[in-house]
Amino acid sequence: MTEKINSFLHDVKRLTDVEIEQALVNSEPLIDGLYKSAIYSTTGGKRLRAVFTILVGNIFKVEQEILLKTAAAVELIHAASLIMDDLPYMDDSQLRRGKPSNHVVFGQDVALCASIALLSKAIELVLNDDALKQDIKTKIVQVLADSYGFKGLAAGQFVDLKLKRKNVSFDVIEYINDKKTAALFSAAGKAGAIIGNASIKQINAIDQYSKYMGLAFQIVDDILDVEGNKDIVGKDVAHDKMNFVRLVGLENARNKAKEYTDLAVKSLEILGPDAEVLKEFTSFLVKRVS
Ligand code: GRG
Repeated sequence: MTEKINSFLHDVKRLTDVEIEQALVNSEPLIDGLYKSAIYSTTGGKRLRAVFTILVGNIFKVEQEILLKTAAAVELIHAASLIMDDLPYMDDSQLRRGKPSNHVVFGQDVALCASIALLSKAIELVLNDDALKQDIKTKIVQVLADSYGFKGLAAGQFVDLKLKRKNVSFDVIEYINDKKTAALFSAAGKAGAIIGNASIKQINAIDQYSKYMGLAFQIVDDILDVEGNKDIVGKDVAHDKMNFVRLVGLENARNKAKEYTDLAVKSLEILGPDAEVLKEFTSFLVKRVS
């Protein structure tokens, strides 16, 4: 089964890469440098959020082609967030996806512009998608906009920056992980479900699954941050910043990841056998080494 997921991941990565490449063609020589910076950070990556959109869409019988632009849009938001996260006044990371961070190559000013431009491009990609009906586009844009604003990435990052370096409670760390990591997975999943005309109950199940899966995913990320190999992980590891593992220890973190994983899988019950594939996806995610 892992082999099946791996080959699916490989195919989606290839197709998403093509979508992103097509979305970032420049016809304005003056801003060539801005595109270069944006393209630099949209290459590489495991494309897990795109895969998730497609897996969810497939559960609701949507063909892959119809999901691809939305899946790519989610990856553009993700790439934008990685650029911002690495900036010196944020996480101050020099390495991302196995190469120097965007601001190290292009400068902080350009990196920030590229990140903002990618967020706009993500919304544009959905709005210009001829495969989607207008009401579906509106719902997806709402979900995507929520994922990176006051209800998502920006909120999580704010709490992270302001509180994480201090001794914080489990609840605060969980809030940060929910907003910084789970929120975008949730948007990715909900977008796939919306395209599949899922019911509110089904969308809520996907949302619940994403929340727990995202929380488990972040703990695995924190474990890799503490004991991962920088060459394999492809980003700076062993930061001195507080994270879940440093708060509760490795053993407890592993147990908590398992607890979240079980809750994630339980959330899928109302979706029936078609959602089985997400169980495989969950175990693939928690076993990852990069
Ligand atoms: C307004 C876009 C925006 C952001 C402002 C900077 C910021 C707030 C939030 C940072 C969010 C962030 C980068 C969270 C980390 C999530 C995470 C675990 C990333 C690693 O995901 P992988 O392993 O990465 O899927 P690849 O490189 O494979 O795509």
